[in-house]
Amino acid sequence: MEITGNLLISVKRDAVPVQDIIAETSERIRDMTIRGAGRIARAGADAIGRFAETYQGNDMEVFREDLRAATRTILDSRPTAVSLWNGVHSTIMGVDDAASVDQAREILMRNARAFCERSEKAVETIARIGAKRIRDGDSVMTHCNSSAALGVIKEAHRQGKEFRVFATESRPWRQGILTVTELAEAGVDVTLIIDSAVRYVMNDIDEVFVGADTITSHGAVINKIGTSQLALAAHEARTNFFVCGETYKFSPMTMFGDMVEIEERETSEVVRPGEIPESVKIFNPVFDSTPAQYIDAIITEVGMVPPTAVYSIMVRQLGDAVFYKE
Ligand code: RUB
Repeated sequence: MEITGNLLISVKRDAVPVQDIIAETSERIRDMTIRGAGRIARAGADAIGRFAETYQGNDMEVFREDLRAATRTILDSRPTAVSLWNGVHSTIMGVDDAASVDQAREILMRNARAFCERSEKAVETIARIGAKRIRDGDSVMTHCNSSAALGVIKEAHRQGKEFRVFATESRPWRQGILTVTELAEAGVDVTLIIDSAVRYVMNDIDEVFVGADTITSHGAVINKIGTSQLALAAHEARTNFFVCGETYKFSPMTMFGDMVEIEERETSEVVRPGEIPESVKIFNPVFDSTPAQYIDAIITEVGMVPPTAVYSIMVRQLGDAVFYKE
């Protein structure tokens, strides 16, 4: 088995459907058909589960090698969201102890299902906790398209609260279009604004709710580019700034000094061909980091916590795995 670019290619035997599952999921994450940190985590876990389910062959050594390659391909699809890493790693947990391919298959399928269920439940819990912070008459702002943040907003609406939402366009991919469509379809009073209108509108905003791709051990939040600008504007306007993030968005690697890689995407997402002189360079980072001091609380499935609590929650969740290994 070898990985060529993005595709998993079998060099040992005839093509089997497992490669299609992995290559297809990886491509759908890469081209943003599947996007949002929670969804890509579930897609990654599910792909590994389906890989195991459809795997043909009984040689444990070959299976381990194929699983390693599959895991690598999925993890390489998008670099920033640690949720993908956590989803895949909680799926492969315990598989090293399996004595046979059948046993490994069972572990992987069970873990994948458990992760997806845990993830969906976490988003629902966050919605219920966060909705308590929205009051009648409030104006709320959100950025990009976060299922955790929109869960909060839709839950508050479901509870009969009357409030309005301002959603940013979120250039260059314009995920704000997805957000306003989803909220309008749910019956929420929603207004689309361009990204540069954030500070202008902020004075009228009571709460900001955004999602997270990765949360570091010191409580910084990595989310869609522009999130830190919302946080700064909210801070200046004394507006509450809430991050909605499941605990599988916490990055264990950051406890040991690793930096979060910020994805840079194609320049063609920013301008059309021929629109600007060729000599102009384009820089297209798609996430940024919001320091803990600009975040009022992180709403997780284990409660609403200050960013400074992230480290201790990580230690509790990781248990013995917390000891540093090279
Ligand atoms: C999406 C984005 C979202 C987080 C959280 O970026 O930044 O706010 O991923 O999403 P992209 P969720 O569109 O580039 O994936 O709450 O759905 O996990």
